[in-house]
Amino acid sequence: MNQKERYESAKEIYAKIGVDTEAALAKLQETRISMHCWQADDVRGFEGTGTLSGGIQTTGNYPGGARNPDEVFADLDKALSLIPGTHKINVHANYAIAEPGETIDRDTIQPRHFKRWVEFAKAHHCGLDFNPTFFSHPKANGLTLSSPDEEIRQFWIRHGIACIRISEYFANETGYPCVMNIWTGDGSKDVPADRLGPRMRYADSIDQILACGYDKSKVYVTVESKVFGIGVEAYTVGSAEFALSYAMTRGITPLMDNGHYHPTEVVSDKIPALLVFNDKIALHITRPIRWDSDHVVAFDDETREMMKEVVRCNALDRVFLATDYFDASINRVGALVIGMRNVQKAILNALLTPNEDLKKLQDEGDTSRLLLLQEEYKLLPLGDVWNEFCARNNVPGGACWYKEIQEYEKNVLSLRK
Ligand code: RNT
Ligand code: ZN
Repeated sequence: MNQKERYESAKEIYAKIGVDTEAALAKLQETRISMHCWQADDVRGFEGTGTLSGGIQTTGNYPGGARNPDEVFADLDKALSLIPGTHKINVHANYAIAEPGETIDRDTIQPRHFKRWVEFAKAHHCGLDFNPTFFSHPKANGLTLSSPDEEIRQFWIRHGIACIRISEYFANETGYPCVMNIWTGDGSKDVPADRLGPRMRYADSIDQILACGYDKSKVYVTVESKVFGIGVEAYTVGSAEFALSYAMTRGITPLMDNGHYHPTEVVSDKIPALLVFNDKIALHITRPIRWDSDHVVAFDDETREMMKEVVRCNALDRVFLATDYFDASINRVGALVIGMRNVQKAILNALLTPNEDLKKLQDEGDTSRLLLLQEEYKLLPLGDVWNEFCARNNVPGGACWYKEIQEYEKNVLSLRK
């Protein structure tokens, strides 16, 4: 059977359980995922200032990581060409591009320093999201937005406000709302003497950033929580309770990164809990192994379960989806493609599940049949529908796209020495 015939056969199989594959494909087509730019260069950015801080870490030294804007854009372009659909690019503030000879700092970045990002996004019909960078900077050696040093704290508040302006610029230029995510690595390695003070200051700092005034229909400010970081094991200022309470009391959007919880906690269960109370929520989709290791997103149980929740809560337009991982041990462009495609497959899997029927079984108390069907549906021919989606988007299906990554590695990445 060729691809078309396989799809037609899959379509019939799904139709028998009441699932319309065409509707699922149409829905997947309009679902944008924000692809993080920082997998391309191990979160280095364009400032040339050296090491990553904030308690996050990339491990591995696979050759060919992007070293400058041209290389990052080339790599993102390659990745996008192998990912079906149209998406968004998630940019960090340390990817500002200064004019030759110009010195900029985090508190003086302006929209014009991101002009090339806008051009790149427009050329790819992508939206843009943004992140202030409260790490990898001399003023981020200790606390940032929660710092007791007023000068340091004000520096980072100015950075936050500068980022709101850039987010507005992104939204205006691309025509898509911009999600601006606030995350800091603020915390302490050892048991703190004061857990309240830094949190009071963190809240006040974000209040000051938000007070700059911005169009809430264009910029969605999110706050991302975390449980701990490397070197910041004992105390995290922006904990789950802090970030969620902050976002909800200020009418902004909570962001959950599924690497940021205790290992047996699952974000899939938190999604519907937050949807009861929030019009919008945001996700960083990653793969934690034992800790916030930021492995490439896999088509694993929890990714599937998270996407099932988004879909069966009918919330594809209420959840901002973004990838967030940084693996430097494998081909970085391939890593972007693998992770993005896995998120899409998980969404498709959810769209191809007869969710209303399963909910009915739950409500009727027919839990044995519910278990049976949930297990049976795992064996349906999802791959044939996925390959059809790729074909319709002129992107190779299955694993054959990897040939292009190998070519790219040979002709482009391996020349970066
Ligand atoms: C870190 C957070 C955060 C970062 C990016 C680079 O633990 O997940 O989202 O990964 O801001
Ligand atoms: Zn994250």
